Formats: sequence, C-alpha cells, structure tokens
Amino acid sequence: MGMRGSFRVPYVHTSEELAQIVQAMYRKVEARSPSVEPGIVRLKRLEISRVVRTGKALERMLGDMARSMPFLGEMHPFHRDLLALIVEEKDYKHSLAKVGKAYKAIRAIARDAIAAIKVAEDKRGVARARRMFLGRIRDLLDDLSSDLDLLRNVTRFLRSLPTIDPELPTIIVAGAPNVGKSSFVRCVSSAEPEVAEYPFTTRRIHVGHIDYMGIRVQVVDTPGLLDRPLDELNEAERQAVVALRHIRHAAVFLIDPTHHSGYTLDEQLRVLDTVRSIFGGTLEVVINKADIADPEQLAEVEAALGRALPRVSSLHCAGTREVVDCVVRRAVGIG
Ligand SMILES: Nc1nc2c(ncn2[C@@H]2O[C@H](COP(=O)(O)OP(=O)(O)OP(=O)(O)O)[C@@H](O)[C@H]2O)c(=O)[nH]1
Ligand SMILES: [Mg+2]
Repeated sequence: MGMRGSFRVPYVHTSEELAQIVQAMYRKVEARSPSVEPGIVRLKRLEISRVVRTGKALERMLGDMARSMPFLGEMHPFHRDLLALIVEEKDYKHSLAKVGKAYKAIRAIARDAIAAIKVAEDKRGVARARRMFLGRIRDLLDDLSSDLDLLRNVTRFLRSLPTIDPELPTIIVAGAPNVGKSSFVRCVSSAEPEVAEYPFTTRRIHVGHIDYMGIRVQVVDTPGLLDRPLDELNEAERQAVVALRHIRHAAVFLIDPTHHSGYTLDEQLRVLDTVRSIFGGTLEVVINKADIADPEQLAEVEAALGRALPRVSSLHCAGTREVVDCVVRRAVGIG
C-alpha cells in the first residue's frame, strides 16, 4: 500500500506568503543585457525576463505542492477515513485540482504581460504592464487562498497522525473516558501518551510498539468513548471509532469498576456494546484499577458480563503485560 511510516506532506504556503515570495522574486531578477542597449530596449528585456522567471517559479511552487499532496486513491482506507473526519473528499479533490491547474492561468497572465511590455512606448508603459502582471497574480492567489488553507489543514492533520501501519498486528485499547487506557498503553508499550486524572485527556490516537518474540506489534491508545449515538461523537471519539472499524486484529476494552473515572458501570457497558457493534476482531474485556476496586465492585462487573475477567492495575503496571501477551498470542495465531 506504500503507506508505511509517516505521511510525507509538502509545506503549503498561504496565498499571502506566495504573494510576498513573488514580489521579492520579481525585484531580484537583474538586467543581464549589455548596457550599450538603448534604455527602453534594455528595460523591456529586463521586464520580460522578470515576468517569465517569476511566472515559472510560481507555477513550479504550486505544481509541486499539488503533486506532493497525498492522493486519495493511494491512501490506505484507514487513513482515508481519518482524513474524512476533517475534510470532505470532494472539497479536498476540488482544491487540489484548482491549485494543480493554476499554471494555466499564470501562463495566460504572463503572456498578456509580455505582450503589453512589447508594445509599451515608454518607461511608464512598461511600469503599467508590470503593475498589471503583479496585480493579476495577486488576484489569482487571493482566489486560491481558501484552497491553500484547506490543503494546509490537511497537511497539519496528516502530520499529527501517528504512524500506524495498518498491516502490522495491532491491539487497540478502548473504553470510556478516564478508565486508564493511556496508563495501560504506557505500561505495555513504547508509547508515552499523556495520563491525567480527568476525562478527555487523550484527544487523538497514539501508537506504541511491543516486541513479542520478534514480532512487532502495535498498541493503539484511543480517546475515551461516551455512551451516545455514533453520529453525535466529536472528532476525537470519531478517531477512536475509525481505528476500531479498520484495525481488525484485537482490542482490549478496559472497565473501571470504581467510581474513580466518573462513569458508572452501566454507562461503560453501553460503550462496550457500541464497541462490539463496530469492532470486528477479538475483544478482551479487562478490569482496570483493581488496586482500588473493592470486592463487591469486581463481583458486580463479572456478574454483569457473566464470567471471570482479567484484573489489572495500570497505575502499577500489574498484570498488564500478561493480558497483552495473551491477546497478542491470539492475534498472531500462536496458542
Ligand atoms: N488507582 C488506579 N488509578 C489508575 C489506574 N489506571 C489509571 N489510573 C488513573 O486514572 C486516571 C486516568 O488515567 P488515564 O490513563 O489518563 O485514562 P484514559 O482512559 O486514558 O483517559 P482519557 O484519555 O481521558 O479517556 C489517572 O489519574 C490515572 O493515574 C489504576 O489501575 N489504578
Ligand atoms: Mg487517555
């Protein structure tokens, strides 16, 4: 799929930045013709080379930018769905096409400017042609402004995505907010997502790695999910849902049996139902915060699920690695 590693995305200039670059570039082009030429001939020649050089440079900048943006058709469906959380595909395509085709307008503007310079009768005529050229380039850039902003947003978002390889064995850690998902992921993998004593700490997916008997396994921390309809989820929750939809290997669902997280058992069980409805792989339900849970709370969870569950403490990393090893063995088909 060619989607390993991070996204290589170009730097996308704002239209304001491009306008400044064009201005500076225009002035930098120096006269190179012999100074014996009569003033007006020399002036026209200089002005034409300025138009040609800056026009070409702008064409190249916009063209390179458009060409190095990721094409939807080449993106892994997982990444494509993540991208769809922040921009509609048709808008992305439209902006990409508009920036990609800007060279046509630039060429026309340059052609007109060159013609105007050629027929100019004096210095003032040449200056007028220059103003017209720079003004029209400015208008063109203004017209591209919202498209460049959209592409900038896309690059910013893609850069913020963790480098998940959708082909590697992967364990997703999910659950209601504040139940200890990030703590769990920190215990078992190389990832160091932020942990805090309040909900909604994790705003986007994070990935860490484990080496299990030479097999590289990814562990994905997700933003907490609330018990509410899928179409009411915010962007952070949607990232969790997209990950659950696409990564089909294995998931750990953490339950906090104490009142510490702020979410009741019933609420968490409804989140579990949601996760079951969207996740297609094996799901391991695990009780976290076993260090502070009292026996009745533990019994209540197990009664609700009708079986004994693994118990861990992500605060002390107790039992976490055992759970993960067991899930990995199942995910990669050993034992
Ligand atoms: N006592 C105890 N506290 C824990 C345990 N696991 C996590 N915590 C605490 O619970 C709080 C939330 O932990 P996080 O790991 O940030 O929880 P999270 O599920 O990632 O939270 P969100 O990203 O906000 O959804 C923190 O104060 C942790 O220290 C545990 O096993 N025992
Ligand atoms: Mg978290």
